[in-house]
Amino acid sequence: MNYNQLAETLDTAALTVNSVSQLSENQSFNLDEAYAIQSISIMRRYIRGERRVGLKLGFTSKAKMEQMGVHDMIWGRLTDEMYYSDGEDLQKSAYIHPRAEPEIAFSVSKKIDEEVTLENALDYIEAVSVAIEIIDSRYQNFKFSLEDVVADNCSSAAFVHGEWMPADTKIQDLAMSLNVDGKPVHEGNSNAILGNPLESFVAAARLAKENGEILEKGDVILAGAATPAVFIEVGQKIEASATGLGTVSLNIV
Ligand code: OOG
Ligand code: MG
Repeated sequence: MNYNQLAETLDTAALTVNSVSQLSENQSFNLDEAYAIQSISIMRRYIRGERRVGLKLGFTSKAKMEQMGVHDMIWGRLTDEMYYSDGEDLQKSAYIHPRAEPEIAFSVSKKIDEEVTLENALDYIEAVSVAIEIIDSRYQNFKFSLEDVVADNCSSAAFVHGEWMPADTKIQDLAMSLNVDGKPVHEGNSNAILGNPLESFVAAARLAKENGEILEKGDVILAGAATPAVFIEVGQKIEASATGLGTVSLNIV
């Protein structure tokens, strides 16, 4: 199997805003191979000048697993090109079929150089915030297998975080919602994320270490969505809120 060619197919799909058929329809590849394809496709971004700014976890909630029919936690890379600031315009035409989902974000406080547990996690967290992740599968109809979506950098496309709050701000058992034009479309609870969103930080630290990704000060970790994702349309204001963390928004243009 030619990993380079598969990585190029996915990278080109994102660059040219053209969906492709699922890689797994024509090739069979395992999860390790899927991560190898992801890594090469991200390398292509680095060569173009993008910089890795963090990691994201996916399928950390039942709501997401059920919506997409995939039942294992996955991880991908976030680059500076995917970063938006709160309230910014996001051009829908730069994406294939973008969807938004409400998340919790962590900012890493210092280089992670030991095993992270629920007990020491706060030593490595500078701040927490509510966030929106924009996912945009490069596959037709947003349909994929676990291996397909991993190869596709877990559908990562864009993200925005709200105001950073102190690391010890309560993040468990928060009511979360995704609002479109001021109306809640999906509502959930932050505990939908692995029972406690802090578990996502612990998992991200472990996965980073296992895969040679160094997490250091300023890196952002997205914990995974607490609710299903919603397709976004031009003219909408997309907002995520979490009790105590405030809100964050994007205007879709
Ligand atoms: C894959 C990405 C999943 C999450 O938060 O669960 C994800 C997808 O749904 O296309 O980002
Ligand atoms: Mg997500």
